Amino acid sequence: MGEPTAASRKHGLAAADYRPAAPDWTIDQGWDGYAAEEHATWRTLFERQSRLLPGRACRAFLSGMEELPLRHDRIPRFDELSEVLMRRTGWQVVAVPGLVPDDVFFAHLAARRFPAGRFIRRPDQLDYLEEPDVFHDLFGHVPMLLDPVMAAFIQADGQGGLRARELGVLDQLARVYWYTVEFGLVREDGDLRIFGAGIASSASESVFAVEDDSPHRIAFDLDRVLRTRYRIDDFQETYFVLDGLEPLLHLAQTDFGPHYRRASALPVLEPGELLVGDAVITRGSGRHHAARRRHGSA
Ligand code: HBI
Ligand code: FE
Repeated sequence: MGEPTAASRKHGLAAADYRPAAPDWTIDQGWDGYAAEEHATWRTLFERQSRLLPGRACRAFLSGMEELPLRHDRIPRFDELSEVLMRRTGWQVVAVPGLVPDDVFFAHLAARRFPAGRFIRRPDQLDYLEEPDVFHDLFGHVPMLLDPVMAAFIQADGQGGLRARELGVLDQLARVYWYTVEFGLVREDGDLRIFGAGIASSASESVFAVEDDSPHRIAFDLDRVLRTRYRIDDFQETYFVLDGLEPLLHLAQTDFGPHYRRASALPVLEPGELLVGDAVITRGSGRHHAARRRHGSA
């Protein structure tokens, strides 16, 4: 998933060739159209993450996994997942071709509809792909939609996204989404645990985010996050840590207006910067990204 405006603009332009008929960009999942090797890709990814996440993912994620009709060897049917989600938290999963324009994306979230890419990555993209595919969306995001706090937060984020777009501060709102829904960590019984989908759906980042000494880990602070750029092409340089998931409910009820104004008056921070006022949980060595810069691939 790219910088929101760049990615959605880029995909928006490219979308011309896959813009679906529906104005909300939804398409049929067309489950019968999946080929055997696409189900096999799902199985490889599902089995790998199922081994990695116990002890690394938060309780809400693991219990969400248990409660969803997810099979290890088949791409799930969206309507089966939606049935469980609707009963529990009023959410549903809708199929889209891939990244959709920001206004479409946030309008879906605001209506408790999670837009999930219908396509699955190719076998040679197992470890990373820029665009959210069905594994990232269903395995990474959907288990957390069964948690009432997260369900409320993501809907509020959708509403906030539409407002942020009007205010011209979508880049700031996107950072909150990115550092929570996509790459958030939570402290549970004193341990660091994953709740972000971008981490939970990635084998290498599931380990890096929780165990590696390279990234900074800082206590989540809204004003700090609104100013902090994020990486779209590599592991995050900094992870923000919530003290339990409850703070997301407070965030969902917070008027971001004054925070946008404060953040707009301050310089933007690079992903790996530390501020004197940061509540640093682990100060990272930055080794991973330094090595990438040396090899010129960052
Ligand atoms: N579209 N399908 C889809 N999935 C996303 O996660 C997504 C998107 N469009 C825009 C977008 N994300 C970003 O702008 C937000 O993450 C901020
Ligand atoms: Fe995502």
